Amino acid sequence: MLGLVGILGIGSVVLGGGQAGRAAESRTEKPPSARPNILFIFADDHAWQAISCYGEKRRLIQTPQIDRLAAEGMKFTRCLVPYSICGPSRATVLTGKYSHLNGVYRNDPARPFDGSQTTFPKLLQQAGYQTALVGKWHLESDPTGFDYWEILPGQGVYYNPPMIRNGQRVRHEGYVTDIITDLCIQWLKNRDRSKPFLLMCHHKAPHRRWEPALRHLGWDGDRVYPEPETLFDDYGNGRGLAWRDQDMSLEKTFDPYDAKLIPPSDLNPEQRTIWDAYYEPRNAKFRSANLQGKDLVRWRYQRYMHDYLGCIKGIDESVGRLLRFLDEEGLAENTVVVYSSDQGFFLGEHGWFDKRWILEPSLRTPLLVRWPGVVRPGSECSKIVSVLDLAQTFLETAGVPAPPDMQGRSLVPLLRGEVPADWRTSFYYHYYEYPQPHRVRPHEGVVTERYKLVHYYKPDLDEWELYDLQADPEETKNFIHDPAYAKIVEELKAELRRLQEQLKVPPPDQTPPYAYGPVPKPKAKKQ
Ligand SMILES: [Ca+2]
Repeated sequence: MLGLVGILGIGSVVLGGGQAGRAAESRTEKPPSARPNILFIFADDHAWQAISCYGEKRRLIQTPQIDRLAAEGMKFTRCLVPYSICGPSRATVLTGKYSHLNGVYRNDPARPFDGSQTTFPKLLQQAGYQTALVGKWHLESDPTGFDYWEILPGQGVYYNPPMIRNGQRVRHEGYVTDIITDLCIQWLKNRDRSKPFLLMCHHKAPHRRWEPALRHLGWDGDRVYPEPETLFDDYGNGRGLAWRDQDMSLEKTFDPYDAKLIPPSDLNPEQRTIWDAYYEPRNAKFRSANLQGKDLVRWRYQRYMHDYLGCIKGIDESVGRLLRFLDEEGLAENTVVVYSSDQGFFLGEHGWFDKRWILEPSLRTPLLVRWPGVVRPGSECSKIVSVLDLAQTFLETAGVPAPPDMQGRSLVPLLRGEVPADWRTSFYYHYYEYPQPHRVRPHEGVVTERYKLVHYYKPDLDEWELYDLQADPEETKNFIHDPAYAKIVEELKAELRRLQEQLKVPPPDQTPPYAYGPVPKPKAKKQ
């Protein structure tokens, strides 16, 4: 069935325990503090397919600690990102604004985040919260709005990472996920107990090149993972140049470092021995097999899953340690815990790793929220929400008014089990970064619960695509020229224009040129 009904769809909030009325009861039983603590755990590139409570059909991994947040809180099943790469998504989380307003169009060291902007940590700090940020930042400028910050420079490294603590370089021995967790717990122990806190525990893992803790090498007992249906996608069915010309495939892009055929340089000799003991015998077997074609892609997919999911094991343990600490300190009841990621990730779908696309594996990101006394345990929300909404959500959680120019919407009503009648039924997406590093063409689009209309507009193509999640959940068909969808396309184009206007999106010819290509390197000075 097509038509506007299909566009609007019907998302829902399902309350755990089966009785909607009990949500109100639970609120009156335990009135939450007006100023609860906030623990915001944010992973980098954590695919929702790699969290067991999201139930992806491959059943890639069990994540009991992260799942605990779903069991004790709310699971959002359709949390979308406005732009699926690291820096821009993080700038959106901080400001509650799209890239064209917060200025971060790309992961670009030459154009750091303008830290003088209004962000939710600054507003919480001004309202009397004690604020801390530990781990991945990736916005190039020094963090602002934090009483304490300790960040990885740039992308950071997995083993023995250098960090920057309130402006001073420090070095740690060990595994990055463990170190970030240790620093968070240490800060919580030493915090000013007279104030509520905002603690942002922002992990580097499981970002490329997906290097697990040494204790997790071999964690899966050499399991053979189910392959995604689209591992050998031919990019047919009316799909265009953007699909065929990308550079993010297991076949063509996955390199010897990704494959762990070359070890990372930051291991110390003792760590290197453990690394080699796991990888070397397996690599020797791989080399002697001389795999080609599909067999080589299959081998790479298996290696990728071992490593990526091994990183998730470390994250799950980190979440477990943080939740245990809250329990032991008596903080659990008065702390809102949010788990999310800056975007999703391809785990072999369409033959790919990485992110960037408006497609489900990279557009969707995990979002779990535990808020005792407010969120009904085991509840689920399928409405379209976004990391764009987090700033306003955190502010309302703390009772702090949000600036009117933020572009998301507080999730607090949904968390209370109420769906506002005018909740969004469509969402605007815009990807800029091109051509490096993965040759994904700039595109913008509108997403509803069932459809996606996508426009690839730069630099060498002007192509539209329509996906129908109901008819084609794997997103392998372009319905744009199918007459049965003509009315839908017309409605979605109108909705795209409405969103562009509402969100104040400049037309492509008024978008700054640096939004796309790499910044030219300065010419070397003559000696
Ligand atoms: Ca990321």
